[in-house]
Amino acid sequence: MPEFAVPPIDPMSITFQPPTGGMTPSGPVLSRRMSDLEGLFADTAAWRAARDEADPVVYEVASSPVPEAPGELPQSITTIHPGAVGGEFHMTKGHQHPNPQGEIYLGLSGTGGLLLFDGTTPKWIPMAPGVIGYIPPGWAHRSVNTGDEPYRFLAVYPGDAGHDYGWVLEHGMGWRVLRGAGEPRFAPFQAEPVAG
Ligand code: S6P
Ligand code: ZN
Repeated sequence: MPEFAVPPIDPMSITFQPPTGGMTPSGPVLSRRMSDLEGLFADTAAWRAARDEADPVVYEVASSPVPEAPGELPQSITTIHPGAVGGEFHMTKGHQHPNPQGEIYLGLSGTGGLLLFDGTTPKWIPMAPGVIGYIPPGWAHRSVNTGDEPYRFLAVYPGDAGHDYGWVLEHGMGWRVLRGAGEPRFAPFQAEPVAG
């Protein structure tokens, strides 16, 4: 066994709970409500109305007990509930890994997409059960539910990647993902307000 600055955890198995998107054993679980997503949606009035009316949970993230420590590979399962704000689909906040490391997503249920942005070029990976979305180092990433059911995916990432949310608030994600006629429609990030 090599020497480690932080001793690794023991080998373990983790069971995915399909009905809830939970993990057993479980680490931290977080809920992001509409009120947590200020500044994300282009239509600020629609966002404020949704927040003030019911402040719904937009997405939940269940984590395994694997720690965010160098050398470890933590996992999380994100469930984004269906819906839109001013025509813009429900989405995660989005972040950049300040320590530029890659990440793997695996679609588990529902329909969505992975929006990637390197500061210049946006890319879109449609996600569905069984699809692996690969996030290379240096690409900010956001997930979007483009369907009528909860969209759920597994993420596996290096434990020392870190999460920078300010980068996305400052630079955007290149595109906004909007309800279209059948397929999602993409608008330049600057476009606001967005018509529903
Ligand atoms: C972590 C990974 C995911 C997201 C989760 C929520 O590196 O990319 O677990 O944290 O999908 O998204 P966000 O942008 O709110 O962290
Ligand atoms: Zn990430």
